[in-house]
Formats: sequence, structure tokens, C-alpha cells
Amino acid sequence: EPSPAAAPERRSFSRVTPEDLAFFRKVLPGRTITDPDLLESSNVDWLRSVRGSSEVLLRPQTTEEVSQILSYCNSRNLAINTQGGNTGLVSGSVPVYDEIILSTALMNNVLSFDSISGILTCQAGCVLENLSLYLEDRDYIMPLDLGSKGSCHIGGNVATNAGGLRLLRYGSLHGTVLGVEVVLADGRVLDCLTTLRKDNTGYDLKHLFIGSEGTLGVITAVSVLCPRKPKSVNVVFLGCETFEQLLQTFQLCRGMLGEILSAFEFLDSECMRLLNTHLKISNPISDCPFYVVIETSGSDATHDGEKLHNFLEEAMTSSFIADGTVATEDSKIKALWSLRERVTEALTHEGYTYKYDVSLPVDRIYQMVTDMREHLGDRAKSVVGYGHVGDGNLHLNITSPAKDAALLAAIEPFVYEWTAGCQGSISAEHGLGLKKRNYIYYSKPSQAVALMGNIKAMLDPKGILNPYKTLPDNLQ
Ligand code: FAD
Ligand code: 2HG
Ligand code: ZN
Repeated sequence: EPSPAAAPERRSFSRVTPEDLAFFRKVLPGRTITDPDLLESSNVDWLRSVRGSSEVLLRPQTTEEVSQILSYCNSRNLAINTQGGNTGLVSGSVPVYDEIILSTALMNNVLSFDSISGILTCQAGCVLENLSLYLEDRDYIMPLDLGSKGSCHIGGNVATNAGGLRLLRYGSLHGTVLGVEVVLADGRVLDCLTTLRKDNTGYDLKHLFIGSEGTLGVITAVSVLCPRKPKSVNVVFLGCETFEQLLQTFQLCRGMLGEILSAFEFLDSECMRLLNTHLKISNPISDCPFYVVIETSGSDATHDGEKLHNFLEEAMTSSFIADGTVATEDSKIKALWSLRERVTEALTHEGYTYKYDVSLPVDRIYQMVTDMREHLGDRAKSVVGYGHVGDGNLHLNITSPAKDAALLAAIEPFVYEWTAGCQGSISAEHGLGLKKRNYIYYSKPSQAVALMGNIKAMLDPKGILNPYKTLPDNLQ
């Protein structure tokens, strides 16, 4: 059972009856799962921090099937939790009580790809990494890349408006998603699956669903504008003595690498310690308080190499960086990226992790980590900072051997007040889910939250879609 602090009372949804199961089995023969062992992994989130008690997992293959399920559930007042790859980090992807889990895992077909425009249309359950491989064979790439790419679904990415490692270059999904197909709470299919770059005919409804975390509809298909695969990619891993020098490095590389800069990520020495200890990944350079991963992507290896060389020389001469290593070959590029991508996994070996994903003015990013360290003293096992520094997005993670209510009370609302104090956002990219919904007012004015409530009531009047998530309790 979820802790009362995390979840409100179960709302008065119907409970699944044998007649309901008979209906589901008729629509989804062999794809209506009730075996508790098979349901176990879908009831628990990636962080293993929340466990639901759903007794039904539905695995539709088509939009029509999703429509039939929703129409039925809406008329029966049965709650639904849509689930993609279940890699979400705010407990939005698992039921709180006995909500029916609707998985997109079998909706995994590419529908079309236009090799001239680079526009991909696919079902929501395609795994991000599979889409990347599909596109790479055709000389294109996905505009987003996340450490969870091997499991997360494109529908989940759109539902969370995932950011990730390429946002600096290709922008957010609000720019690269051109169309969505959504099944609304009552089963109506909303076909906004256009493949146009420009379309100003009325309100752009797709944006409502990007980042709606399964609360406004079930995304069944998406179209995405994909960039060409860069011909030349370089990755450098650098060490800096101070965060100030890291910011100077950022400024310098924005100026000197210009249009070929495709990522600027960072981790601190605590992250490096966890990578060493738990994953046996060793530091490729000398020990430093801060590390940076810079990626360049371009179309001319000689030109890119020259620019990178000049940038590194200038950064060394100016003493912004203390040490570094460069990779041009695929296996070394992957190895350097894993230093950044695998921090989340390393953290899971520490015990319980309290996660914060905040947007801040870029020059304040590390101050939050040092203030939190000072504030918590020895109450936390570790306080680490890493993230998408080029996007002003810090991942602050605090660990303890087990769940610890006193530690949580010391972290929250301190962390939210700190964020609001510099007009930041309490969720840069992971969303609000179950864990953060009640803190929305730290980042949004009450009029905006009230309007969100109106939109929710209009699209899902019975509140069957992902209840207890995203919007604060006092609204629903
Ligand atoms: P799920 O976890 O299954 O669901 C997430 C939310 O979306 C839930 O509220 C769910 O109800 C809803 N949802 C899922 N599919 C649909 C659908 N078809 N229609 C409607 N609602 C739906 N996130 C980032 O933003 N950037 C990162 O760099 C990043 N890196 C990560 C690295 C690791 C190792 C891990 C474990 C997670 C990371 N994440 C990151 C978080 C997570 O991977 C993303 O939020 C991802 O987009 C979730 O996709 P998913 O398919 O797993 O969705
Ligand atoms: C990342 O950028 C992810 O690695 C996960 O968004 C961050 O685990 C986290 O806090
Ligand atoms: Zn991230």
C-alpha cells in the first residue's frame, strides 16, 4: 500500500468484475493478463519505490482496441493507468491502487518513414532504441536520446515530454513531435497525426498531450521530425577544478564549437565515486571535482576535428580544464557516454534515492547541491549533482540506506523553496507523477493549475485516466 503522504484515499472507481474480464478477453484474446506473477513487474516502478495492486494488465495492439477498452472503462467507471516502458522516475507509470494497467508494449510498429523529409510515424509502443536503430539504417537519428532508451517507449517519451541528452541541439518534443493520435477517455479517437512542419489551423491540440503523463488521453501513435545522422561525431570528457571553470568552459565551447555542439553534460566527483564503487567503471582522466561530457556532431570530420582541437587548446591555455580525453571512435564514444548515462543506475545500489530534477539559472545549478549538502550534514548517505547543464537542468540525488521520513522532511520543502526562490522549475523533464503533484504551486500560478483542472474535467470528466497523478489532490 502506498504511504498516505504520497497518495490520497482510493477514489470511488468500480472494481473489476468477472464480466469485465470477459469483455476484455473478448477484445484482447490472450492479451488480458491476470496472472499475479506476470503483473508483478508492471505494478512496481523502475525505482522500486511504489507498488500498486492492479489485477489486470491489458496489451492492445491497435488503436481500435484501445478505443474499445476506454469506451468500456469509461462507461463502467474503471480507472486506467497507461504504461510504456515503465522507466518513469516520478511513479506516474504504475497504479496507486487497483487501476487497470494498459500497456503499449505490443503497439510497436513503424507506420511510415519519409526519407526526404525525415518524418517518422510510428505506434506509441516502439522502444526508443529500436527506432534509433531503424533510423540509423536510413541515415537518420531520433531527435532525443535518454539513458533509458533500451526500455522506454516513444509514447512514454511524448507523454512525459522527455528531455535527455540531445535537447541542447534538437530542442524539446514540443518542437520535434509533429503529430499525435490519441484515444480520449470515452474512447473517441483524436486523429492529429499530421506530418506537416507548418500547420496553423486553429489551436495546436497535440501540445496538450505532450507532457500530460497519461492524464488526458492514451497516445497511440506519433509522428516525429528526425535529423540526418551526423557524419562526424566526437566526444570529449573533461575535468574542471571548480564549477565556475565548468561554466567558463561552457561559454567557450558555445562560442568556438557553435553549430556542431550537440551536448554539454556534467557530473560531480560523488557521481564518479558511485560509478567506480558500484559499477566498476573507472575514471578515464585524473580525479577532479567536476566532469563534463561534450559532444560534437557535424558533417565534416576534418572541420569538426579542427574546431574541437582549437577549443581544447584555448580551454587548456585559459586553465578552464585540468585534464581530458577525446573519442572519435564508436566504442570509446560509447564508453565516455556511459560515465554520464549510468549514474542513475549506480545510484540504485546506494539504497533509497530521493530524486530532484530541477530547472535553474545555469550559474546557480551547483549552489543548490552545496547548500543541500550543508543543510543535510551527515543525515544523508550521499548528495550528488549531475545533469544537462547546457539546458539549465540539474539532477540532484540524495541517498540513504533505506526510506527515511526524517530525511525526507529535511529535504522537502527546502528543495522546492530553494528552486522557487530563483524562479526555477521543480520538474525540468521527469514530470510530476504521483510524487511531485502536490508541489506544482512552487512552479505554476494557481490560475494556471485551475485551468489545467478545467481541461482535465473536460477531457476526462470521470477522472479515470491515471488518477492521483500530475494534478494536485485538492483539485480533483
Ligand atoms: P512510463 O514510465 O511507462 O510512463 C511515464 C508516464 O507516461 C506515466 O505517467 C504513464 O502513464 C504515461 N504514459 C506512458 N505511455 C503513454 C501513452 N502511450 N499515452 C499516454 N500516457 C502514457 N527522462 C528524461 O526526460 N531525460 C532523461 O535523460 C532520462 N534519462 C533516464 C535514464 C534512466 C536510466 C531512467 C531509468 C529514466 C530516465 N528518464 C529520463 C525518465 C524516463 O525514462 C522518461 O520519463 C521516459 O520518457 C518514460 O518513458 P516510458 O515509456 O518508460 O514511460
Ligand atoms: C538523466 O539525465 C536522467 O540521467 C535521470 O534524467 C536523472 O536519475 C536521475 O535523477
Ligand atoms: Zn535527465
